[in-house]
Amino acid sequence: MQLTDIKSPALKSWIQQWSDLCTPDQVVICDGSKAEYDACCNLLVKAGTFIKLDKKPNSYACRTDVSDVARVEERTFICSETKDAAGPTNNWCAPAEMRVTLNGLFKGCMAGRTMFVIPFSMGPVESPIAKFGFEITDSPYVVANMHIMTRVNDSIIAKVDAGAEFVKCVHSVGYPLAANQPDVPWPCAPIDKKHITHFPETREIISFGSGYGGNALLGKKCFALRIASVQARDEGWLAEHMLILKLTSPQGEVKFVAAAFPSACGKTNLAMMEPNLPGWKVETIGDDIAWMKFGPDGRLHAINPENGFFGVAPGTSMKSNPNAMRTVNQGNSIFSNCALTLDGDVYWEGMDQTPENCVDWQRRPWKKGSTAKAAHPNARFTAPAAQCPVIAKEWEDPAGVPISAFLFGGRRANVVPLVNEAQDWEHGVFLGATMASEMTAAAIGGAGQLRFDPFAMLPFCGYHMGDYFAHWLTVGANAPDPSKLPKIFYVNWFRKNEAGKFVWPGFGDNARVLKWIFERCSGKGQAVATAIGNLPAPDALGLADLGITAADQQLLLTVDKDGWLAVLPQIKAHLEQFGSRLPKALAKQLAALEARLKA
Ligand code: O2Y
Ligand code: MN
Repeated sequence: MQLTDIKSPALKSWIQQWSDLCTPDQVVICDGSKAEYDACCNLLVKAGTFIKLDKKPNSYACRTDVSDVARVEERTFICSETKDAAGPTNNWCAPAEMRVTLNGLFKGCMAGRTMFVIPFSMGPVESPIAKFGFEITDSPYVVANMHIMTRVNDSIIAKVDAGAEFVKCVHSVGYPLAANQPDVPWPCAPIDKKHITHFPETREIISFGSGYGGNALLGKKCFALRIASVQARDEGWLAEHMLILKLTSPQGEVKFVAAAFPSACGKTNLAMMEPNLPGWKVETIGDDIAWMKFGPDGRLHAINPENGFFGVAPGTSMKSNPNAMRTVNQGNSIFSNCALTLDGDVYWEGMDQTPENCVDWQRRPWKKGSTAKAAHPNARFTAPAAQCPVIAKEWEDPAGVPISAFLFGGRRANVVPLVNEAQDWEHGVFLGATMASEMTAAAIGGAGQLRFDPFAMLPFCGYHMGDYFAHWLTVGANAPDPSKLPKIFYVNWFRKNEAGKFVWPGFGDNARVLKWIFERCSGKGQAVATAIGNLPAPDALGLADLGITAADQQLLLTVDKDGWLAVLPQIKAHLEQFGSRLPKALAKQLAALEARLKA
């Protein structure tokens, strides 16, 4: 397809305007075909960016520049009309000012390169919950990854020609080539030139200078969370940083659960878990993002807007996540910043077998026992979701799946029990709003200080977090049938005892907690009402065979009132930063918690 074949004046003029500014050698409108994917990968092999793996079919290893290895939160901006609209937790810049900066950066930035235009859908194309986007990029690495992570399809152009709306995404690696200038394997711009910008009012994303992950694959964090959270607020739905899993009981009863945990807290592992409970089954709908709307049945229905996994490689093994290993072992995957074994496979720390020798992510020889990491800690695999052996049959259902429970959680060595059921929706929103993890001693602030990450959305909410809390409250208040709202739970897999040892085995045993949640959603499952919420009644989790001492069980299943009272000032300070935009209902929840703890 050519630019001249596009009928939508809005789409056509947008592409033309960026082509005029960026001055690429050519413009290619992508079609999403396998031939296009293969051509991009071949191009990247020729450029020295990709290495084809001998040991995995149709798969590639990719090493980035050492300076371009992760999302750059300090260079990420919400350019809403007012600073207040972005709130205290986002970097803000006035849109007019940012557009001047970006115009300067993008002028001629694609010289010597191809400008790709990627039509993509977040969610199954025909789903009423899905949304369309177009990403302009000068990176074939982005094109290949978008093929896996989103649904790239040129049929979207006809839908936009017919009037469908789309999110405008523009990306450049920020490394123009002069005539005869050789390219480098990983072109990118220096850190002070990197800009990951969002214009919520006009539904635009403009990203410059980084080729990596969340900075460049704009359908993911930028669109599906930052822009979609604003669309969701305006249109009355939810765009959340949540995995979605399907839980089936031994009796064949099914419930769907969505769970929010901060980045790198094991969401992919939980989404693909193998339960340590006979007869129970976990299957995957998604591992990172959920879009949810009320269905005609009055229940909240969720889709996974993504088409693949961009999972953290280090720590992924046959023990921690056998289904992720089986997914990538089928091939058709891209491995970014992993180490390369001498026989043409990838390696990362925590994998089941360590090779004697390999080439590390910075292309240096690496020996077993070396203190340096072979793979970058944020090394990633990009793999098609359809290849996951436990992908649920409903994962592409256009209607989404009805959610019975939300799980929130963080990493808490102290105070927070294993699982706690909210008293009601409003209390659940309070639990989400006060989600936190303890900082390590190395972090600024030090051990014992909490890092709050409300709803795991701190880096991903495209507007004022106080208004985001209000939106959650409104969704609950406007539910067509409040009795059908998902129940809300707070879980903590990371409690430690005085000896500093984890007291909960985690992994497949998390299914015991899921079972109790399942039972609570069926009106069964025994609980005791406490000052912080409903905890499992003694023996309700059936932990006898796990060999957890009585003292450690106490840590998991009872309320540490003194511990809670000691952290209340931090919770208060966290909520106070939202000032007058903090919903009154949450201030009331805090006061009620304090009163219950002191009673
Ligand atoms: O560092 C990046 O660019 C990737 S961040 C990421 C990727 C997949 C899923 N979640 C995340 C995250 O930061 O939450
Ligand atoms: Mn994530």
